[in-house]
Amino acid sequence: MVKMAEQIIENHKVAFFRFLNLLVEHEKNLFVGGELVDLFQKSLPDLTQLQRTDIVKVLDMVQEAVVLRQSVFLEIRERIALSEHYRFDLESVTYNGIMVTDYLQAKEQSVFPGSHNNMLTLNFKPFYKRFPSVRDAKSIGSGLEYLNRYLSSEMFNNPDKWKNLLYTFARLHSYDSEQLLMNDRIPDADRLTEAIDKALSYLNTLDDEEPFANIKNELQSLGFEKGLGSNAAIVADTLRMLQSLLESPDPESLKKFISRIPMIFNIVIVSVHGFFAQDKVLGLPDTGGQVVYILDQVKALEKEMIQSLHDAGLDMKPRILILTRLIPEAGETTCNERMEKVAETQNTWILRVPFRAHNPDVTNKWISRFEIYPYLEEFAEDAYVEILARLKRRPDVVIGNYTDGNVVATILARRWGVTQCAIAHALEKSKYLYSDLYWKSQEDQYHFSLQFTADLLAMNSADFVITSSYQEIAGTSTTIGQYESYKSFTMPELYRVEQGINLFHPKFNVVSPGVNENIYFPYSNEDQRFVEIRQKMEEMLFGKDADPEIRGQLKHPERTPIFTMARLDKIKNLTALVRWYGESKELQKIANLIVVAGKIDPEQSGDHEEKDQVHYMHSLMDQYNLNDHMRWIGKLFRKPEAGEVYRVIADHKGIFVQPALFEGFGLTVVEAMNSGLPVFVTQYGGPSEIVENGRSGFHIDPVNAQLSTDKIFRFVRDAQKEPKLWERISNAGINRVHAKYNWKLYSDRLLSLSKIYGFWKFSTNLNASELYAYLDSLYYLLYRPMAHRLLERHG
Ligand code: UDP
Ligand code: LCN
Repeated sequence: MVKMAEQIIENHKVAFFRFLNLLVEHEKNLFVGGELVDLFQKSLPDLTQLQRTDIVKVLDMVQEAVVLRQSVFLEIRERIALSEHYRFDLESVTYNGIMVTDYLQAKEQSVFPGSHNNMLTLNFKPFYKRFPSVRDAKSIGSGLEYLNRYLSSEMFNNPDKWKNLLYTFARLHSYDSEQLLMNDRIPDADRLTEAIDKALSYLNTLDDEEPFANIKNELQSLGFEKGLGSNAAIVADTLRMLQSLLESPDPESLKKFISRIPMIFNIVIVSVHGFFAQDKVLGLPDTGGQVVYILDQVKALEKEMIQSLHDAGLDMKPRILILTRLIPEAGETTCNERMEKVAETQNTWILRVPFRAHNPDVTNKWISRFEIYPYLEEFAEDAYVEILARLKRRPDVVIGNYTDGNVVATILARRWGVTQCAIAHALEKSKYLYSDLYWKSQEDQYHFSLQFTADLLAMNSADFVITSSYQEIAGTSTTIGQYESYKSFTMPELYRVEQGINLFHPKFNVVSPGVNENIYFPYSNEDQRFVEIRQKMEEMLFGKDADPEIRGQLKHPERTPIFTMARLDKIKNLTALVRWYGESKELQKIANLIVVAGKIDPEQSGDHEEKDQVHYMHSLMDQYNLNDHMRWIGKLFRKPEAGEVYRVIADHKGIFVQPALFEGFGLTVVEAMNSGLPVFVTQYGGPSEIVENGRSGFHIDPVNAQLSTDKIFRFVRDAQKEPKLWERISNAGINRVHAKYNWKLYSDRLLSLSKIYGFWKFSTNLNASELYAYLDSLYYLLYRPMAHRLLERHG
């Protein structure tokens, strides 16, 4: 129940209904929250101040309003992750709470009058009932901690059941048919305690450093095997953890013990779309943060796996395969090579599997991430065979990235029966307003019918989900989360979703990525800097050389540089920044604009959206006469160059602007901050959580040109007068990244998660067949036919 809203409405019922009556007279019948507040502020001037303040409080909670005949339907989100639906009957001046389905139906009828009420309704709720649920919104995204608490209290309450489960689980582990941890000399759980006591008495007589090889025989005779530790002290420690877990289970010892078990030897990470390679790809269409994220992730993860196996006394080399697609016509990139070793790793490879050649004109080339669905199932089949051929065994965890990677991960993890982790990076649904409701009109371009179905399948199939920020799951007090947008929605004529995801599910874990400190380090670390690249970048940004990949030359290079860098996607909204800058003569007088994005020559682009943006960017530069004030660089940078670009801007006391209409997380934001640049970032999505407004940077509203330009202008002006201001924000940004965005923490946590959720999957058997049957029906009856239809279009 949304108590506070109801109370206010009760107190000001007449005034509230008067306002709702105005909505009926309006030409629109669907409103988002912010629009309602604006409308209200302009109307009913006779209301008292108290009425106004209170009603705005309610309207601030309204996510959406639907007008249908003499009724207004409201979705009221009083607190994070808590929405309720209401119907206000304007004739009887009454209101009541309604079911989400009734709300969705009203919405359909309001936007598409006469549309069919009988539509497929999807509902995952019955499957969530069987899972424990995180209790309060603050704990959303801390699934691991919750699960540990839950499991240890279950152990406490049912000691015999759990003793048996732990025993069976520990007995499961082997590698290349070599038994690990325990052998059949310990025939059941009851004997385990006894065996631990004996082993501990023996270990106490030894030197801490005694290597496992020297104690192996004695331990084996007591029932213990390799994998408990590399020396006597570590083995004893592991056994004590197990002992305390069996005697008095608590969350911490559970986490520690499970994290010690050597169970992750091979990982497959799936990232299908775009150009996945280590060089010359960033900035190409569909190729951005996800590639950076994964390449940094695998390095940290491999290190952590090696360390953890070493501590367990196993000298095996873990393996990570990044599965992506092979693109036969790969331009200057290596995306047409089957295998590519990842630099700075021991045994991590990019494995590229081609799409089957349905129409080689399509499948031999880069394919937009929105068009990729028809090829994924066959891709997964071929990858299944190739991965087995290379690993010689199944992987222990499959991690999917983005919608397409998560579809493939779902198929693979299911076939192998292994733990599945999902990482969304950026769910498309929240990027486009009403992408669900008006899906049909955008279907030709985006195929959201497939994308959202795929998202629902993968997020419900995954054993655990990693997100980069809290807001990605549950939003903020005023904005809804990216996952939250899948909770209930309707796609008229396709299906209606009553409950698509449970935000309180313990599968959700916030594990933020880090920033590669070898590349993106503070500008003031002079010793670490790359002298030649620095000079080259200085020249490229502020020099006068003619270059067909650059447009504009700065007439006053001494002015403060305002810098931005992103793929040239519409959603990144770089052209808005150019417009803001073009409109503000004031800003032009004190600052230059430097943009690194896309291509200068539209003919060089194979992507429609990018092409349009290139044309638009040129037209803006022409319209505002920006050739002397703005430099647009349409080049692909190598990694060290990209790092130096930020630092060279920082040398000039510049700033970084990320004006996206919506951003999932925003790696450029942490890169810029760690390089020492004060940042101005979109208030929609991840960046607003990375940056504490006014402390470690600033939030801007990408659709409010005036406010955003003013904020940027004032800072640049003030920082020119008062250099300490720039220094303060710059330092705060660096400190923020150090404290929160760190790959070591990330990989430690990811490994723990993989193990605990593996244990959870095994022990609870809750991921039962009913859910799989439901997912299968959706996959085969809904997703697959749609994918086939798209394939026919590709010819
Ligand atoms: N990037 C780059 N050159 C470009 C555009 C982007 O090196 O021309 C890099 C950028 O440094 C960052 C990544 O690509 O590491 C973009 O990640 P982000 O999360 O900001 O956005 P995404 O592209 O994933 O939406
Ligand atoms: C994709 C995006 O769009 C970004 O917001 C993220 O930072 C990136 O992936 C890495 O997760």
